Amino acid sequence: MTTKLSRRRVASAAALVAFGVGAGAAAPVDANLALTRPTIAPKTVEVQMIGDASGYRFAPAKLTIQRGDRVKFTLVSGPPHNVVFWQDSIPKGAGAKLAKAMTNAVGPLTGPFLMNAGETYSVSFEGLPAGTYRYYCAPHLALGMTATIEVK
Ligand SMILES: [Cu+2]
Repeated sequence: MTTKLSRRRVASAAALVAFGVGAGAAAPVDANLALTRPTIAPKTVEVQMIGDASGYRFAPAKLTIQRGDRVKFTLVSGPPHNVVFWQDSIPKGAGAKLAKAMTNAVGPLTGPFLMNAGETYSVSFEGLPAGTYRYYCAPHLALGMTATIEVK
């Protein structure tokens, strides 16, 4: 009887190792994600920040992502640019989580200023509620640099 038990233990330990559990830092990230999130893996979607002869804009201005995706804002031209979410134009209950997701914030839901072409700023929507998130670039709000992220 004890033999049976310990054999079972060995088998489940082997299964865990096969899934990357207990392998420490060497555990493949994908294996861990598969254990906790059987849905589509989160992806990173790029939004460009542009200022040129055609005006100041985010491209695409209307972006749809899946819950858990990450948005990477990349400065293309016409700096400085930043990302500021309207506190009253995001889903109910999203504020505190979004504030946490915005690293290096310089104000409420206000990302840092990007100054150089190729600079990026990323916001993860992991754990954030579905809905419409409206945002703008503070230096170019008056010039219509506004955009929307729809989280499905
Ligand atoms: Cu701007």
